Amino acid sequence: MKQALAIATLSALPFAALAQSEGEFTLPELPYAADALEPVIDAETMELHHGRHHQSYVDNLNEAIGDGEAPENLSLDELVAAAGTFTDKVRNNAGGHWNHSFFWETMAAPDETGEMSAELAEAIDTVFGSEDEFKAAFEEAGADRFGSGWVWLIVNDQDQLQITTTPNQDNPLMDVAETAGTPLLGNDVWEHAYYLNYNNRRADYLDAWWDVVNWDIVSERYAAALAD
Ligand code: MN3
Repeated sequence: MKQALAIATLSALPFAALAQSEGEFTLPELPYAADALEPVIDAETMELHHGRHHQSYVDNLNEAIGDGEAPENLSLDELVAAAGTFTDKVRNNAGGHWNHSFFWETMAAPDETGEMSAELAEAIDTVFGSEDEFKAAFEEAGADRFGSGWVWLIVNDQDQLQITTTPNQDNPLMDVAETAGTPLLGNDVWEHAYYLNYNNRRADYLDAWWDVVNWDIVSERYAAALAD
């Protein structure tokens, strides 16, 4: 039941159509030029992160499915929702493919980030006190995630906003997630996401990242999550 619910929730997301085509998952194109997020994220980091790291999740997922580690007919959403029932290779690479696809869509050039909807702004004020307090709590959670992983703003099963983190390439839609929910935004705190610009200064990266968060998309996701 929980699994079916997670699949239904995710299907509202814009890239839910990222199913296998001709039996293979493929790397989605970036929704902007590689240098569009400068100076927050430099072009070289974007090219490595998308063209090498994300590509390797796609390739390894295809390889694992080819080796019979998961059924060939499942969508990415379905693989993620049932991640705990598959091998670690499927879990990590399906998660990596889902998370990075979501991550690219979560960002926009600094002058094209739009605005938070009134509904989302009000919910953030209610839960966190203010937008600034929300951002500080999100940055703290991201800084506290030991090693590699992701920090998320989700709508939980009470329809409430909540900040959560996941290790490695897990996400809140997985059956193995400690805190389940529908992601509205997520930031990648793996060093490969920021090391060229920020070295080991993850806190500086988390602080700068707000300049490229696409609030139009995040607000659309919030409305869709509440409508489910
Ligand atoms: Mn990454």
